[in-house]
Amino acid sequence: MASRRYLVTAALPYSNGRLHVGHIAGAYLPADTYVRYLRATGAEVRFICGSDDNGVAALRSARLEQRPVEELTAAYNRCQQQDFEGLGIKFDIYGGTHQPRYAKTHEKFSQDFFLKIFQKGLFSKRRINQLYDVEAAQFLPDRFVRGTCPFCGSGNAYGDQCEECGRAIDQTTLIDPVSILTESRPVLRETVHWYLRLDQLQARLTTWLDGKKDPAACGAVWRPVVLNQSLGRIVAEGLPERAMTRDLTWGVPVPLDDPDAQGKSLYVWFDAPIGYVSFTAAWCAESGAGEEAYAHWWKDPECKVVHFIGEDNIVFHAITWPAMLLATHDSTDLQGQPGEYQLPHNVVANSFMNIKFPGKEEEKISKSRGTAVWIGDYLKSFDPDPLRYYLTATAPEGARTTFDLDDFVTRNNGELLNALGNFFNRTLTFAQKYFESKVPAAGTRGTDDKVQLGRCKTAMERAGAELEACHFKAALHVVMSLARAGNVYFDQTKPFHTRKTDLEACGRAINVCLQTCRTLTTLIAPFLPATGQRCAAMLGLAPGWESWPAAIAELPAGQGLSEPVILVKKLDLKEGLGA
Ligand code: B3M
Ligand code: ZN
Repeated sequence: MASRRYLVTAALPYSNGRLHVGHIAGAYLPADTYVRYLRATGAEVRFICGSDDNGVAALRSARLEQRPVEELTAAYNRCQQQDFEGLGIKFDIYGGTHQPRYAKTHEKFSQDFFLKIFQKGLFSKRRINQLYDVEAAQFLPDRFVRGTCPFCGSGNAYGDQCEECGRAIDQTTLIDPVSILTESRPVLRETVHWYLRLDQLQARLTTWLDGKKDPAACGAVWRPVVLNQSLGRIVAEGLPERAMTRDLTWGVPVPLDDPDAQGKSLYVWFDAPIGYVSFTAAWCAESGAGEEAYAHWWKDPECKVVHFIGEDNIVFHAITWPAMLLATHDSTDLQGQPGEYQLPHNVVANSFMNIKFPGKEEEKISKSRGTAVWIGDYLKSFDPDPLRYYLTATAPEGARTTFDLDDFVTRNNGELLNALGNFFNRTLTFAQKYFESKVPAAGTRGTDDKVQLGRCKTAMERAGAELEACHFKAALHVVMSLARAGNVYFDQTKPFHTRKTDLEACGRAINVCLQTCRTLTTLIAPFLPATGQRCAAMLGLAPGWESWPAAIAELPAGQGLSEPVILVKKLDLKEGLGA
């Protein structure tokens, strides 16, 4: 495979709360799996994430928790890092848009971005009316105000977006707005903001998105939901200008020498995606390459930028962010010249998960109602891999799915343990008992043996193709099917019987089972890294075993095997996760 380069990002979590299974299933686990797979194919990859500290989300929580916003965001940034680490989700850098270590670089990148677009004449300065809370004496940007959605009528709408239909909202169109600060009804008051001329970028954006409909032409498989919510919406409704500044002081100051810019910050959705860039630059600086090396990842057509996000972030990643990137270009060439920001190669979005506790009705995950499985709680009682398995096997790739705690246990014990765990266990125990913990000779292989080895090769190719296309659920299914086929092969060749009647045939079968284990080890590792490690140790594999093509490199006869360990534990919900 020719050398490939990828910059993979996962949505920056707001640093105002703990992470739950829905977050992980939405963006972080698929991104981590993808990165691990890409690395196994020899690709050069950087995996970027960090907290989204600015804007109203953190201010609101700081208010509720009655602590300084700096302290709150620092605490949740740490807590989120621990959760990710506990789940084996391994970023190259976990920054934070307002964390002391990254804030300066982030501010510089964000302001440069703003100024570049400003110089291109793609902002318009507008004097407009905004909702103002008289009692609190402040404007009410974004989530400081809630009301009824003008599009779908849901009561679950905020000043920036409707929770129900996902549409971006102009706060002055909210029906029956209420200030979340004082519960009072806000009034309209005049202020000044800078609007991104999305209308001017619409034609180029549309052409670009249109090109993503054909995977063969663009080299990436874009999900229908992403195209519908971006291209579909632009075609149906056009692109109005959007305000990219706010009346807030918590954020990146608007870098204009203009009295009207005083006391204003960049909109959090303007600076947050720039976090992907500024954290890349911070990583480059920390690793000794110098901050400017970020261009190697962001401004070189050879590098592919892939964003993993939850469905509610589609508009921002498939419309606003590409528009911002395009707005910095001098050329009108869509992909940009070398030296200009590249548009995303793919934007991979998952839907959300509902939750179902034993004996209760299925419901939406809700922070306020406490209906969630929190990662911190989960990790107190369980290993990461059962959760990684379940969240991929039931991934909300096309539509909402449910995290059902009973099903979580059933699938762990019935699928992961029965198929994968047992196959390794019976194969390795057999080799230990009857072949002195060594790989027996391959002997003269018959048709069944060759068919089984053929399955290994096919599984490697198919799982690889599914992973390239970001079909994680399908890819995991391929891997688990190989484990099940291994069990069937074991049963059919009956080594427990031939051991007494035909030792050569017995060795031949165990050899093929061990080769299958070898393949499974590499194939399962991007999904379940800790399990992959344990498999590799049992088979005595040398470093480099993660390499995708090496999945079908045969174990030589005589290779020593280690003591079999329990690969998958039987789970019991008794304590830990019940609601
Ligand atoms: N903080 C939104 C969210 O968590 C957000 C993502 C930003 S990615 C640049 O829903
Ligand atoms: Zn709505």
